[in-house]
Amino acid sequence: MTLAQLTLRSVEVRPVLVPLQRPVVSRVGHFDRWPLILIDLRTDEGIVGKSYLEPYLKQSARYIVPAIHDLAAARKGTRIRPLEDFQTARRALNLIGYEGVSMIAIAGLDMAAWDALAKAAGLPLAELLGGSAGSVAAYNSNGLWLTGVESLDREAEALIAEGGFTALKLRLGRERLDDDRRAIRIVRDAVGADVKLMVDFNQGLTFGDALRRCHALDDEGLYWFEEPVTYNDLRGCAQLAEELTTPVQLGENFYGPRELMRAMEMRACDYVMPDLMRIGGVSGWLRAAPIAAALGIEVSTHLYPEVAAHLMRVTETAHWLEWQDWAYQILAEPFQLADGRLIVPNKPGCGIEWDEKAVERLGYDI
Ligand code: SMN
Ligand code: MG
Repeated sequence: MTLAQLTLRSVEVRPVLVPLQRPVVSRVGHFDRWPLILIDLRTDEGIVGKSYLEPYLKQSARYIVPAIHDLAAARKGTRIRPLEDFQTARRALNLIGYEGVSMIAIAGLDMAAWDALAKAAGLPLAELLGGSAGSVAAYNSNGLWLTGVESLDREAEALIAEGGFTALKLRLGRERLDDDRRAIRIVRDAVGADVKLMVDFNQGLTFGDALRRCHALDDEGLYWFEEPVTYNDLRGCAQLAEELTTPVQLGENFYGPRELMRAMEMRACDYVMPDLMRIGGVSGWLRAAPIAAALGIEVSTHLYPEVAAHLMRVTETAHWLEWQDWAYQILAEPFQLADGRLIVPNKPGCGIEWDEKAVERLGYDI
């Protein structure tokens, strides 16, 4: 049986802190444990939509959780219509700003709402959106942080073996350019010429340093240079994109479709990789990805691999899915990988269900 309509009854929002197998060491910070905010959106019809947010900072749950509850309270008893709800919520928040907590809360509810609709339709989200469940090309982003360079060869080999990957991401931005170059060469020697190597500076360079460092590394055969400078320096990024042979990648900090549009207008990057928490969930993605596609710009994903996989199946210029297994510890049925591709589960919704025992163990009070 499929349900034609759903009505929002309540939301449950639970923060958890998952230990990371390989701690995140990057220019945006050092994390041994990774916070997730789990959202269960309950409906009068009995369907429960599920999603999670990755807010980076444990303490940010203190203000994100109430924002989600506030938005949900305003929708209690109303039909779930994610695209319309997205617009209404954005309009309601324009006086305090579209970015930050406002958008994060909207995005979390939006992903849960789409999950609920797909479950009610009895279809994988990719099919509800007019595509098919299948697999998506993925790169392994689970490691190669700003650690000592000596162990990077073994780590790169292990990362390839985790799913038959043909592409890896390496973090750069060490104190000395030579150490970044050494890291690249150690990984390259370990994995061979055919593996694609993306590199991420995590906004760690000043514009002058980025000019010097990216030019110095431009002949290393890298697949993209990600966020070389602060994310809102679109003019600086445009100059780098113009001068460099290696494509420039941006997007994890675009808040909403219009910011992607602005980056495109300024020719700030060659590729884009929106983050579902910032672009506005599934609804934000559905509005942003076609802008890039119309301009022939390839679209990759940032975090949220489970939801992102469905969206990549309906993205015209789908490029690379960023793979991390960080949510694995709280998922009842982790997604599978084969030959470097993430497999979209052929079941209703996104395929996110909680391992309740793990959620209880890893939960924390805000
Ligand atoms: C990143 C993501 C999460 C934590 C640190 C760094 C990174 C990425 O920017 O693109 O994966
Ligand atoms: Mg990044």
